[in-house]
Amino acid sequence: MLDRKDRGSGGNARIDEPAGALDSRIGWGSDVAAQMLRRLEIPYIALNPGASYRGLHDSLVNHLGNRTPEMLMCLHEEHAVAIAQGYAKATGRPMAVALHSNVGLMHGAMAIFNAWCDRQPMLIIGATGPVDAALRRPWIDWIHTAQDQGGLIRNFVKWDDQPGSAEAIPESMLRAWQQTASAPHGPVYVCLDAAIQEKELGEPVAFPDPARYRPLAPSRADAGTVAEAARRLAAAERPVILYGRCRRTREDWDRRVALAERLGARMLSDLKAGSMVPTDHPLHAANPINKLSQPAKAALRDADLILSIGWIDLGGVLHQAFDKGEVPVPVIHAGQDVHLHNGWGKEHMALPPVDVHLLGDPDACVADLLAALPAGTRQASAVAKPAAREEEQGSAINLRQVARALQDAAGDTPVTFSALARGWPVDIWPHRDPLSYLGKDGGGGVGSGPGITIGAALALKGSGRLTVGVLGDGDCMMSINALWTAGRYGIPALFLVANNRSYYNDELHQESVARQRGRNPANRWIGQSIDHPAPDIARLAEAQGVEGIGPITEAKDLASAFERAVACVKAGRPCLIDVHIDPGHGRKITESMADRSMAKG
Ligand SMILES: Cc1ncc(C[n+]2csc(CCOP(=O)(O)OP(=O)(O)O)c2C)c(N)n1
Ligand SMILES: [Mg+2]
Repeated sequence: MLDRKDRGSGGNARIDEPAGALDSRIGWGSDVAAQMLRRLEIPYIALNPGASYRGLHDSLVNHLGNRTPEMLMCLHEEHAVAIAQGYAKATGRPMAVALHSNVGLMHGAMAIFNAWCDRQPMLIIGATGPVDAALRRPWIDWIHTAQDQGGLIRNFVKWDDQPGSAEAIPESMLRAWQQTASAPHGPVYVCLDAAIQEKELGEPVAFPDPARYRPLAPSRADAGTVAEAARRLAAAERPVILYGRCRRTREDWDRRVALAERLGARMLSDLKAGSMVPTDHPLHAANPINKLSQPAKAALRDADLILSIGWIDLGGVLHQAFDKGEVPVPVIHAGQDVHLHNGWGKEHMALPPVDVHLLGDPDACVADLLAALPAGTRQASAVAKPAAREEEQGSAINLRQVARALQDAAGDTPVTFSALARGWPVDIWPHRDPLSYLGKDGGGGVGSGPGITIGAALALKGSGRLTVGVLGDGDCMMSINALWTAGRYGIPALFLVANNRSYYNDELHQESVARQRGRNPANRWIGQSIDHPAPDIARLAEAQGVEGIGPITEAKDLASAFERAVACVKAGRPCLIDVHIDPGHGRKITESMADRSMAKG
């Protein structure tokens, strides 16, 4: 019987402590895997249980005492992986995930794809029924054994393995660790045969010293190419820097800003990557983008040189900026993502024209360019920024009002956005430090927002920051039971649901298809609206031990609701606030346009 104790560990987080003395003897195959997790100092392992790794589960509890790593139980494998993704986004470090044989892996697959596209590290421990058929239990072990389980996800992990003995586990896990923790990052998968886990060890197993198998240092572009890039940059009069996926440390942040200032270069940021430079810096040319905006396009078309520092879709942004025509200026690209391109998926994006390729870690390239460029700061005029739009008044709620209410309630407390739903007003909430915003989910897999938010809040627990995930209602509802993990372990996250009662993104797609075909765009909501009933998301949160506020339907109620929400999270408890935002603004315009277009047709 487990004796549960609540212990404070940075806030109100709880860990489940096993009763009785631990068996510290390394006696079973799975103890070897558990030891490796400990020796690699992995703090957490998110999981949903399964008999294929009951051996490991026992080792984590009765051998290691549920410490380093500590279990975070999840109600769905997709959440376990998303939590690891959020943790990695916030810390740059991998945590572990355990997934039951094939079915658990299948459940986790979409989230692994997200983490892969987001280039985030994590060590996924999987399991299979006994590879040796003679050891399989009837039926269940047969349906839960696959010949090549790693094959399910091999196209979107960096490396995978299935060690064939307990003795082979340390090397397999060391290599997995080295692979995932070295840039360019990606998830790795080590599948443990149930029979090997459950076999009693004969001889003691040797454990190499992890210090001799450390992650690799960031790779650097060759000096000649750096010199060539620096020469071209120094000669450019109107360079623009596209800051994409980079490291989330203060030193790297400062160097990125210093590079732009040294060159007098305009900067652009990508919502997919999150906060990489201050978006209210005088040289920041436009609000962060997902698709190219007009101001960002104008900045690129005005440039006499374009420098990409790890931009995620360089080919795509250049296509948009130059209307698919030839790019008329030199392009320098710093990055090493090319090492992960495998052809199965197309997340390498369009092939960009690149005149100088700095093949190395983007931030290392920034440091090397700074060292190679002449000293002194080039003068450049500040970018003229349009005045922030006034909030629209009225009783129906829009996201600008929501952002203002959150700003008022948060006061001086720094906020980390783990997710930003469509339409969030970044102009009134600039990104000012590397943890301001952690970027998008990577693979566009809806349902990831709650788990990513929990992982980020877990990482930032006790840091004094407020972790806020601004989630679409569709995204939130798809993984609403991820919240249980936040409630269960006291992970202080604020889930802010921008609830438009719709898969609104796809409503817009239906509208555009209907328009293209001369059909009625006003029908776009059919098969898309999440209304009548609108799920009562705050009650769903409450049912899982998370404070639920809302639905908030009137602007006048925002201030008090956010005060309560922020106080709750500051006290170390998770909270969800469900705000019904106005989908009608777009709808009304569309309906009148629809009338016109139908009248025409
Ligand atoms: C797993 C998955 N299913 C479906 C989609 C297609 N899809 C993309 S955006 C979207 C709508 C998401 O709705 P919501 O989170 O409420 O955001 P909104 O568009 O309303 O702002 C859907 C269904 C997807 N990307 N991923
Ligand atoms: Mg929605």
